[in-house]
Amino acid sequence: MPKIKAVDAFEILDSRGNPTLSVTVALAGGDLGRAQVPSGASTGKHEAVELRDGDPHRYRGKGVRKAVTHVKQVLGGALVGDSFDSQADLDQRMIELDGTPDKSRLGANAILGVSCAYARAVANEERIPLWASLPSGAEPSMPVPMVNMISGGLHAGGLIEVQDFLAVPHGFQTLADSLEALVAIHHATRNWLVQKGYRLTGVADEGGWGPALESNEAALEALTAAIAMDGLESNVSIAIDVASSHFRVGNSYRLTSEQRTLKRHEMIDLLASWVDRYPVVSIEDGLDQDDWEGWVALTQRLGEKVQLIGDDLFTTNPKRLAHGVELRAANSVLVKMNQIGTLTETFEVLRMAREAGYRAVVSARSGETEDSFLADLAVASGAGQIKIGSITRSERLSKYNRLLEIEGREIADAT
Ligand code: 2PG
Ligand code: MG
Repeated sequence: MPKIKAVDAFEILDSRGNPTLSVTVALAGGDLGRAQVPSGASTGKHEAVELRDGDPHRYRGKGVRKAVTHVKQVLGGALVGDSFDSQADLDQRMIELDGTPDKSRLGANAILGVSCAYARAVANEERIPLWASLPSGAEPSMPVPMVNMISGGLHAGGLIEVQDFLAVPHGFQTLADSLEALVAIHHATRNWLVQKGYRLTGVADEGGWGPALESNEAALEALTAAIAMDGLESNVSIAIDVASSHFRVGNSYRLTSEQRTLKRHEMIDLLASWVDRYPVVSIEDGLDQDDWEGWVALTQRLGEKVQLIGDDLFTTNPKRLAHGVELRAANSVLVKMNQIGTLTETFEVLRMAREAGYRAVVSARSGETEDSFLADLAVASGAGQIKIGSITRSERLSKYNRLLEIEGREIADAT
């Protein structure tokens, strides 16, 4: 039973230059684990609370000194000297210490930092890789990456509304082979855009291109063309994250870039027409986070053909996923640890998805750190899919490179 000797935290910066936490847990046996906490931009309304200081004189209110103090004093004060039977035991204790349904007292960022740092300390104590140590209750496997190529919405200045256009590889033997193809598509996408006269000045929050396209569909056209330029039509399809809650106005969806507003049924028609005309195999957050009725209709219409992922809809929350499964809303769940705030609840959502026949995509946030924990989580959980962003920017590459390390070295060693 690992015993906690010390808990520490300090403020660091994430990939957008916003403060976040780095947390260290030391075990009595001498091993340490460290974890850094990610942060979203297109956050769902039902996510656990990310505690920010709100002091306008520091980082525009985004400091996390309160959360740091909660880790050191409240969580540290209660946990140091105690031994835990399991990750679940520790996480349950923190949920009780917080005492709120949305972790708003101590902050989901504070709690998640301790949860992940502890898991890493335990893996270090066991002298096995993190993915092999995480108590996921599932068979580990290498995930297929869905990789961002073109960004819009809150990750790219809102030039178009749909947030992510991603490439999804299939039929490749290894992750290394898929990444090679995906990097080629990233370059082909730029070349196609430049040839068409779009100006590119750097990359968006998740490392993909963020051109000023004239419509959302133009991004589908660009990505379809880029895939064809590399002759990869039979090995690469398209996924989109519509993130539609972020441009919903009243009961409609406002496509400002196209100067039109769609009712729910028109939005479903638009998504269906994209599935018919482009190689789209996966749609995330096609409708608003609280439109359960719409999600049921969307799932009836497209659920047999494509993966329909609930991100803001489910917010990695077991209760919301249970409700969705009961209604048969969506057929997949996006899994982001900081939406719920502990590893144990994250595994619970993954287990529920498996049992309900829903697929799961383990996902990074748009604000990330160089921590590669997510890669080990995706392998450990056997989720099958991972979404990290694009193949540029080191906060993304730390995860891809960790997957390559696991695939190239650790899985071979373990078998
Ligand atoms: C999403 C994520 C990652 P954010 O919507 O799926 O792409 O974005 O972290 O901003 O919520
Ligand atoms: Mg999303």
